[in-house]
Amino acid sequence: MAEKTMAKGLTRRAFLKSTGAAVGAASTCGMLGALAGCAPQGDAEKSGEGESLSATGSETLHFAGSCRGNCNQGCFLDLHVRDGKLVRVTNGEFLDPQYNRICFKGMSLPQRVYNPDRIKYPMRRVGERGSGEWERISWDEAIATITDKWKADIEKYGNQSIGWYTAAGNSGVALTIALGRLQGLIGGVQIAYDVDNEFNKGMLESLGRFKKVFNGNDPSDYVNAKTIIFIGSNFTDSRYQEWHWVHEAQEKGCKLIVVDPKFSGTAAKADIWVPIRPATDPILFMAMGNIIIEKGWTDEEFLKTNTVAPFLVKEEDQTFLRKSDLDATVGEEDDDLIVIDAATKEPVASKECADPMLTGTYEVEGFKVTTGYDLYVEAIAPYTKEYAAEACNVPVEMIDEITEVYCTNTPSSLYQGLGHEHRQNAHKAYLASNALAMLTGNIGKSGASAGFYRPRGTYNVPDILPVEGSEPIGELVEISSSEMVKFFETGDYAGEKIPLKNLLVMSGDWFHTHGNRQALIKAIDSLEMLVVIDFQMNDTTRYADILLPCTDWFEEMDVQGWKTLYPFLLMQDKAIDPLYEAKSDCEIAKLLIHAMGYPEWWDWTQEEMLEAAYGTEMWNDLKENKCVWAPYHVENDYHYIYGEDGVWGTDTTKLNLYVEKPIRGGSDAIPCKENDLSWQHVPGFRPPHEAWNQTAAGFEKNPLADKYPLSLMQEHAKYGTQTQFSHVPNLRELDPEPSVFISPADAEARGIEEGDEVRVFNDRGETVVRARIHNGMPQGLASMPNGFTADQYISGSICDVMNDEDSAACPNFNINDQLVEIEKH
Ligand SMILES: Nc1nc2c(c(=O)[nH]1)N[C@H]1C(S)=C(S)[C@@H](COP(=O)(O)OP(=O)(O)OC[C@H]3O[C@@H](n4cnc5c(=O)[nH]c(N)nc54)[C@H](O)[C@@H]3O)O[C@H]1N2
Ligand SMILES: Nc1nc2c(c(=O)[nH]1)N[C@H]1C(S)=C(S)[C@@H](COP(=O)(O)OP(=O)(O)OC[C@H]3O[C@@H](n4cnc5c(=O)[nH]c(N)nc54)[C@H](O)[C@@H]3O)O[C@H]1N2
Ligand SMILES: [Mo]
Repeated sequence: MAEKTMAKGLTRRAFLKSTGAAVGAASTCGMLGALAGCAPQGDAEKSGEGESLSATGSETLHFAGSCRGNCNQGCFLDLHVRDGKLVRVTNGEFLDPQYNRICFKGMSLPQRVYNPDRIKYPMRRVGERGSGEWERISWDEAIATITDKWKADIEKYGNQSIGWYTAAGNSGVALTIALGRLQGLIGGVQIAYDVDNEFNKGMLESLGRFKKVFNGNDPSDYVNAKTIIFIGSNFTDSRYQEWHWVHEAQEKGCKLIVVDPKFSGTAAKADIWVPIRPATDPILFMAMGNIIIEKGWTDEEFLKTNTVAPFLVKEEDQTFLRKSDLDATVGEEDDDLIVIDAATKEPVASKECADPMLTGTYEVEGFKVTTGYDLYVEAIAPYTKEYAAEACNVPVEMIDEITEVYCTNTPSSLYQGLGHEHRQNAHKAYLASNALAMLTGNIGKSGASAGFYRPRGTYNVPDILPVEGSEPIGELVEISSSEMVKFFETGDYAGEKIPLKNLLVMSGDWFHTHGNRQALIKAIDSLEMLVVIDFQMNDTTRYADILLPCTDWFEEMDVQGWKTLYPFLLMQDKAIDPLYEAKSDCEIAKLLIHAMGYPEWWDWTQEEMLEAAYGTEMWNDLKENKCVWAPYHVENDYHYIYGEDGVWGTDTTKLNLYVEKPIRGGSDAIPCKENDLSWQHVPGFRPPHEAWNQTAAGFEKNPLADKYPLSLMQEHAKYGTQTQFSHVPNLRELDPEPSVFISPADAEARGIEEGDEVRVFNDRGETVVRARIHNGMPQGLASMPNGFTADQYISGSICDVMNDEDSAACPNFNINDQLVEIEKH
């Protein structure tokens, strides 16, 4: 048998040699062994240290794998393959064993790979769109059908007749290369993936980041925290690979505070659960800021040296005063921020000032200026703890208590999830909470983090290599996903006519993420050809005109690129052959590119492409060792503690207590609804777009709440990652069907009992699911955990009632921002 490469970088021969003794020692008969004539198996195989023989005498081969769904964890996997079949998935061994983890989703991947419902062959729709009637076609026919139409449409309408949508189905690098090459050649229209952008906006504009690495400490640093506040995060369900560090911290006495309207799995582990009124988080954190200032818990030294607090903001345009404002001859290189020296009360360049003023309004050479600190203080002043108590429905004593614990039981960390994110205006919550870390210096130290514990973020996705001597067909433009219903009706986007006729969707369930699903289904009537590439059916594939089957993650080689929690690059071996007629995304892109008549745009194998992307040295290292320490490749990007050297990944290298240049979350190319940025420099509060069903904080409830009194959110399901594990049998045993969680009071008021079929509806549509009555749900809030596709609902889908209204400040799908009514079916 040919020598195969194993997980952990051993060749199969070396592997056998080094573990021969273990194999012998492990031949105790288990039940399976007895049936199979006592073949060696069991412990040795389980620990990954030995070989085992199947009933037929075949050996188990081990391959390196990485879990690449969008749960942001990216576990290293040990793939057990016997007779060419994936028989088992266990955790791989990281270079640093504290990161070794696997979850039930990873372990159940063989069931996903061998799911009989996989898309097996290229297929063409024969019935109505969405009717589920298909005919099998050959790859040749599929590629010719697509590219003949693309070519004709490009000829007739230009390259903007071709569009693309992709999301986060696979965080491997090959997919990025595949789509990158296609888009590099054809250009066309990119429908943006507008998800989690209120979060991105708030987090990045206040804390910044280095290159592509995010802005939290390494997750293993949780153990050093004495207090952790979880905000809008059901950590025990959405980040369970990291929970062991939190648990370890807790065993050492760390206090856990959980801010969540629902008594969640994470809240159940808390020392203090803060049952906040949904969407009012900014108010709570601004009130905490006021307490911190009043009690003198601020770390002034930290504010002066690590934040923009002492910088002077010009009244005329809300930007910082710089040397270049005062002297036009100062170039970019010599420019600096101006501060007021505390000793002389004179304006000086910040680099020349050991002790700047934190407060004050001044007149500097005709400019009226105020310190960033004062603008922050002024912004939060109205949000007293008494006001917050009423607005957030949290007792004053509790606000006092959590502020005291956060400030005095240090080092303290914030962990900020996305439960409070998915509503309009949510970026303000991140500005307000990050400010607490800046005020108290609980950031940039061991045990003190505020950013997102995804420090590896998007590093090392290779740039798309140019093609010498061949011009692309055209440019790529980006348009907002949430404008698509309107766009398909009018063909008009931001005042421009776009002749979009064709859309290719890969690695994204657009019809699931979009919201207002029935309107989208209707709107795409004007789309002439929808091509979807996936290995399984989802809400989007159902409406495809041409379906192309791609490989699941272990059927082709790849590198875990951008959604990993750990400071390593991971190799994905090709562990098994592609099933049925599946082809990898790269292979499909290559076929399309060649059929378009541009073979020079893809004359590599997938392996050559990955090697070119990473460079031969790194690629060889990856192929041999499978798990490679990232800093070796990404100089200066990796920080175990974000900002530990006092340098932060922002324009000014300081933390933004005041945001000089509010950014968009998502693509710059996409216009925001509201171009007035003046309200985005400091924390504040605006209620969400729709899900505001109580009068609070002086804001009248949304009148729509008279008709639809329940605010509906979607938690991220424990036994899934979006829809991509929706049809895995083991996981469905644990969580069989879509349901809606409601409070006992709301259930009683509607005569609903546990397990009843209920209709969840609003003006956009309706869905029928089973009711789950949950003591931990507050009155007025309902929750439908995400993770199921439409075929799994009794009828409809969450997406039929879901809001598709964009945010005001950034393009974003606000999946928790809707009102509904619920009644017995
Ligand atoms: N198992 C699993 N893990 C996942 C995913 C998955 O699908 N499944 N998806 C991944 C992705 S893409 C994401 S974005 C994350 C999301 O995961 P999380 O960041 O944990 O976010 P959610 O699950 O949406 O909601 C978390 C909590 O926020 C609470 N919440 C709702 N509204 C508010 C509010 O206004 N204020 C506060 N303070 N809390 C509120 C909810 O009650 C819920 O308990 O998980 C990632 N990890
Ligand atoms: N209704 C609703 N919608 C939501 C959310 C919600 O809670 N509710 N959550 C939102 C959030 S926070 C996020 S981050 C997004 C994520 O949105 P998506 O990225 O769209 O979600 P997934 O279901 O993870 O992946 C989409 C598809 O990618 C496919 N896929 C996986 N690997 C590959 C591959 O190698 N090649 C190809 N071609 N396809 C592959 C999967 O089979 C799956 O069908 O969802 C958003 N949408
Ligand atoms: Mo997400």
